Amino acid sequence: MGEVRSNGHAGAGTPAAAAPQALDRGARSARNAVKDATFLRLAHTNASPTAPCRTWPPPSHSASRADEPVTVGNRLPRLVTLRRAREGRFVDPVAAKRAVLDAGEQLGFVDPRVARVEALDRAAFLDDWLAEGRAGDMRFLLHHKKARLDPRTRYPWARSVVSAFFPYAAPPAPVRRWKEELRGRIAAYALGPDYHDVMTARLARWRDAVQELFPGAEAKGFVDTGAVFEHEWAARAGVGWTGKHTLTLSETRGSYAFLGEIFLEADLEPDAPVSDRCGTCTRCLDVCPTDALAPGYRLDPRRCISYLTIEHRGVVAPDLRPKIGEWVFGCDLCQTTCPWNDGASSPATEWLAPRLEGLLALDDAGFDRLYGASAIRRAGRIGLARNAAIVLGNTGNPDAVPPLSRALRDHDAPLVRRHAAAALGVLRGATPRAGTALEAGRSDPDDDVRSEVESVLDS
Ligand code: B12
Ligand code: SF4
Ligand code: SF4
Repeated sequence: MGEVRSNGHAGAGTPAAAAPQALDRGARSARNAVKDATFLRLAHTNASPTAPCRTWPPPSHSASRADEPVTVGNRLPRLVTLRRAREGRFVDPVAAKRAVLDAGEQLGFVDPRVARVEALDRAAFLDDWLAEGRAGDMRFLLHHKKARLDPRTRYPWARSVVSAFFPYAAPPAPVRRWKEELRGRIAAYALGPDYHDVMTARLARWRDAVQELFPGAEAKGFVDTGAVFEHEWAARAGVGWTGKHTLTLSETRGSYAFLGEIFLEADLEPDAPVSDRCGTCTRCLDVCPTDALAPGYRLDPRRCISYLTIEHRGVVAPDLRPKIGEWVFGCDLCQTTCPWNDGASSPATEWLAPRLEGLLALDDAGFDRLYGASAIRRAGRIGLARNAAIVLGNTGNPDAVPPLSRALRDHDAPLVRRHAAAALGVLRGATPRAGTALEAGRSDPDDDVRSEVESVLDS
């Protein structure tokens, strides 16, 4: 996430994501549909001047009189020009908007809706949020505040934003015997190819289709990584509402969906926001194992398992390690508990319940081979191995001792050796073998690892 780096949420597991040919066909038919729907040749012989309606192109684009937007009669007050008058091509703005939304839908976006681009009134919220240090290691959130609060500071041309969901499969039921089987758990959104790649390609096609509708208009697509408050635009457009877990959800889709949006230099009729349907429910706040959620749409990422396992690069605080449970990448708990997600779950996949020993032992080549095209690469090989060490400790299973001992002895990253030592410390109650394995760590070349080993052995 962020401007420069991808945020690592990812992996659209949509069927289409796995079928590039279908995607191309979809894009082609989207373009054709746009053409069909757009260039409606509307009679304008009875047109009489009206107050200026929303027009394309805007006056600044109108170099000559022939290029000026044509206004039309009262009987068709909402007509806008999409092509220059001399080309005689006009379109109903309702049809134009429908064509924009249809183009997105044909590319796999769902419930696309429109908001007007204007300044957001979240400056105080953001200032407090950042002042409290909630950004943690996500330094990209410290930058481009102005653009986040008003995209026109960076894209002065932006008039409308089309926001949409891009669904992914609901999480499978958790592996009940994860402790016995030494398995971790990966958040559902990370199934399949990285959603940034999938959605960026589709947003580009959608943008192209939109630009066919509005020739010469600026348009820019975003997913996740821009300085854009995606929830805010989705809520304004009525794609869904912001739940108490801070995610966007809707009555029909729940929240298992990414958000993507296209900012556009043309006025589309905005849609209305939908009402907040959280009511008195507090299930997401109650279920969160780390108390990362607080009333008032406040999430403290520094306590969120998603942040700790994906974005956080250093040592995970000892009090948070047991609360991470089986999660090695991301967390779905505040979504699985949500009544609007309707208890839906998809078939179990090995991918989302990997064996911890394998994660701990990955080398660079193995990591790239397995996760190079997945959102999981965001956590990095070392981050993932650190997470696996924590979860192995959380299993309380003596079978976790051999892989942890090997990691303490052989892993190239001190961070991982340190967490392996801490996990062996947890397992000391289950088997004395854990204590024996820890002894080897006393001669570790890294000061931090040695002091972790010593403090565990002395405790
Ligand atoms: C940074 C980030 C994270 C961080 C911090 C999350 C956070 N809530 O801030 C971490 C790593 C923890 C994270 C985790 C996850 N993330 Co994330 N994340 C982002 C990212 C890149 C930026 C969010 C951000 O700006 N945070 C900063 C704070 C200040 O903003 P905010 O929480 O959105 O706050 C807004 C509201 O609270 C609102 N607000 C303030 N007062 C009020 C009052 C009212 C009445 C209302 C309604 C709102 C409101 O104001 C703020 C600005 O709009 C977005 C993509 C993007 N560019 O928006 C994805 C994004 C939010 N993440 C996403 C996903 C999928 C996840 C996870 C589900 C992944 C997982 N399974 O592990 C978890 C869910 C955790 C959770 N409960 O939020 C999706 C969410 C899709 C959806 N349906 O909502 C996004 C939109 C990416 C995408 N393009 O799809 N994420
Ligand atoms: S993703 Fe997990 S840790 Fe983060 S807020 Fe939701 S339940 Fe809590
Ligand atoms: S669990 Fe309840 S409070 Fe949380 S987002 Fe869902 S409906 Fe809203």
